[in-house]
Amino acid sequence: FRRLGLRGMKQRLLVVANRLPVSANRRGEDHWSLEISAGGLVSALLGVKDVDAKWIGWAGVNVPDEIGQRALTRALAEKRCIPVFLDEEIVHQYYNGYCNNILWPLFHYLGLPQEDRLATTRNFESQFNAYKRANQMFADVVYEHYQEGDVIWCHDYHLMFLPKCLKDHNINMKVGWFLHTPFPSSEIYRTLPSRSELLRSVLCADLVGFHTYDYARHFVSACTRILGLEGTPEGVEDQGRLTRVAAFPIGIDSERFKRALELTAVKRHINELTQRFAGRKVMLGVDRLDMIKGIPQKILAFEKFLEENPLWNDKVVLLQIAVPTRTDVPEYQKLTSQVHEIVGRINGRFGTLTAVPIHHLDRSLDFHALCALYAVTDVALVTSLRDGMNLVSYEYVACQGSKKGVLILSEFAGAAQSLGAGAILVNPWNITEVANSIRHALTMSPDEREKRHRHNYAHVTTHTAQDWAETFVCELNETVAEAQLRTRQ
Ligand code: ADQ
Repeated sequence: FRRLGLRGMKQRLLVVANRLPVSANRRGEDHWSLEISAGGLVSALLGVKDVDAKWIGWAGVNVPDEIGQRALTRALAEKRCIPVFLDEEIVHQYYNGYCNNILWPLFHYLGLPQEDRLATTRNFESQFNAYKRANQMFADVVYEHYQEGDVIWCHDYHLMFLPKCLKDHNINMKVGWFLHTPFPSSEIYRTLPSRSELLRSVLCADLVGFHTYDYARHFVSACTRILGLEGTPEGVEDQGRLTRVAAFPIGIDSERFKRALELTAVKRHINELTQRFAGRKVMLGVDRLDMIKGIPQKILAFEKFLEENPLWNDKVVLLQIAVPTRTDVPEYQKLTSQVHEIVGRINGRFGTLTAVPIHHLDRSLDFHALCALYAVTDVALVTSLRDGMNLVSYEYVACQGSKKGVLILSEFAGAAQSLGAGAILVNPWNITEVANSIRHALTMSPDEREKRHRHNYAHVTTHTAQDWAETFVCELNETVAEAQLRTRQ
């Protein structure tokens, strides 16, 4: 900002994401109670220096009446949030359909839905139209609140059509787009029927960001192979206009975790857990219950470990905390039953009258309970089949200052690029390899644990969420300033 002469001024940042960082509950005709979810993204964006940030997004509830909409808008304004109202039909087609059923699996290499190809193809058209309509509704709210000089930061696969809507309205808007999931190889991406339209829309942004260099490279390849455009070291060029494409690996607010570990309540919880699992090593998995997180594969690898290392029976416990998501989708319901079935079988097989090897909880934990669990654990198992970054691995490392636990990490998580030197990297599909890594982690010498932990801790505490957001916003400002200079010359 200094270089741009913005010192002392607060630049306005409009963050546009599918969901606002709040949960909203209606308490009466014109009364709402709101709870801000204090996730990494929220603290990242609130922590950006010299920036005045506001969020635009869907509040996650259907509000058909005007009185309710006005009341919710008022309540959200106090939290610096601006709602986009989506009706049930559009949520069904755009969010459940196109976003969650088509883009999410495709971007995680699970392919397009295949059960009924014809039905999928028919739905596809109407879902894509709903996706575009929904993106236009987000754009309409941005137009209403935009002031000259604002930075608009669009987030994730839900809003790939938004950069085009914004630039069509006002070519001078500063628009950035960041993808939180992987961007798949162009060979996977090119199966998407609306592949070109989406790429062209994303290219309307001034800056396009990904978690890793590989995802950025896949995106540039998709643009060159599918659209025939030119890829340059800076990004993608189309008729003299450059869209900058780069990697901006996200981080966490590590200080928030460190502060939590100092609280009396958290320390008490750590003591209780330590006593509860005395004499046993504790391994931890924390995931949303999603097929990309590789939970069944992880549990099967743990079973293989128990099978091959009978001396460890009763001396190790796996705590798997899985928050249910998208519970109305049949595939997710199937996944839940599958996980329950495997856990039940393994506990029946290896459990004793006094202990079971796996504690599986289908729920979310509050922040303090999560920090306590991270801190008491000897080994964390992150075995995503694909994951944009994976913040759980970062959070675990941040809480391991004293214990120096071992992180077993999937090579298919973006975090493998940053925490690879300290973690034990595994191919989550190779159950034997994961089982061997569990043995390695449980028997690792204190020296090796210390060395590995030191590496990761240094990374997690220096590459924070605030740095990520600040870097992105600065680069967006610079990219636009450079482009303006080029056109003037
Ligand atoms: P997610 O797929 O949600 O995010 P992740 O990065 O691991 O994955 O973040 C999950 C968050 O939810 C973490 O902050 C974690 O603490 C919390 N969480 C998970 N299970 C929980 C539980 N049982 N109880 C309480 N909290 C729980 C998407 C992408 C990721 C990318 C992020 C950020 O899929 O790859 O890292 O966005 O860009």
